[in-house]
Amino acid sequence: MELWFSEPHTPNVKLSVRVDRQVYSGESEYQRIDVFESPEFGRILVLDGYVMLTEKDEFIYHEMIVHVPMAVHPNVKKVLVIGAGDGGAVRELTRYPEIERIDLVEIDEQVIQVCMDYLPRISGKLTDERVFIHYEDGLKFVRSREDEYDLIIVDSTDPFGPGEGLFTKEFYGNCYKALKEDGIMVNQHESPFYEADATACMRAHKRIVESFPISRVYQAHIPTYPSGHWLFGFASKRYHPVHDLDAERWLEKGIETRYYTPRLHEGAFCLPAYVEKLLRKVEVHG
Ligand code: AG3
Repeated sequence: MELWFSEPHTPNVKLSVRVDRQVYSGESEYQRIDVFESPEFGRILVLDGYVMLTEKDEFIYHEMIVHVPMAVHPNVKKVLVIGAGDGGAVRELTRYPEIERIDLVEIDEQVIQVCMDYLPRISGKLTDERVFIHYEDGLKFVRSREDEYDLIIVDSTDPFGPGEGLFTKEFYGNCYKALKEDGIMVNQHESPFYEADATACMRAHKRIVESFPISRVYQAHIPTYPSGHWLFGFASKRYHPVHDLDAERWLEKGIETRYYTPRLHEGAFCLPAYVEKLLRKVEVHG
C-alpha cells in the first residue's frame, strides 16, 4: 500500500510526498497539527494541511531568516521571534553567543509540544537558557513593546488562519515601534510565483514599505514550499541589507552553515525581473 501526503499549491497543482507513516495527528485550539515520516524529506510538520517544514530542507529557510540580518546588524543582543514554535529560527540564533535574550512568541502551545516530542533536531534549542517562551498572540505581544529589540523575526504561517494578523499594517507598525533605533525586522514573505501567493506577497510588501524607511526583499530556494521559490522581507530603520553587510565580521564568528554564505547574501537580493516588477508596483503606486 502506498501512502502519500499532498498539499495543493493552486487549484491545479499539488505537491505529493510519499510517506511511511503518520507520526502524530491532533487538533489544537487553533489548528490541525500533523507530523509525517517520509523517505525523501524525513519528518514533515504540517499545519492545517500546509507544509511548515521538513527535516531535509528546513536548514535553507532557517539559515536565511536568521543569518541575513545577523550579518548586517553589528550588535544584536535582544531578539523577538514571532511564530516559529518549531524552534528552527531559535536554533540558528543560539549559535551567536553575543545574543543575550530571545523572546519567542507562539500562539499555539501544542505546536511547541509536538515539535519537542517529534522534531528534536529542530526544536532542541528551545530549552536554551536565553530563550523565553510566551504563549500569546504575536499581534498583541508587540502592541505593548517600545524601543526594546535589536532584531524581530516574523516566522509566520501563510496569511490566513492563526497567522493572518501577522501580515497587517498594524502589526508591522508595532514591530517598528518595538525595535530600537537601529533595529531590523525580517519576515517570511511568501512566494512570488503562483497568483494567490504573489498577491499575498505584494500586499505584505506594500504594508512594510509604508512602515519602514528601508525595505528590501530577498530570495531562497525551498523545495517543499509552493513553486520552490520563496521570499523574505528585510525591513530596517538604519542598516541597508547589502551595503551594511560585514562579511569579514560574520566569517570570523566561525558559524558553519549549509546554505547561507555572505556571497550568497548579496546575490539573494538580486531578484528576477518579474519579481522586481511585482514589488515596484506597490512601491511606486503606494
Ligand atoms: N513558515 C512559513 C511556511 C509557509 C509555507 N507555506 C505553504 N506550505 N503553503 C515556516 C515555519 C518554519 N519555522
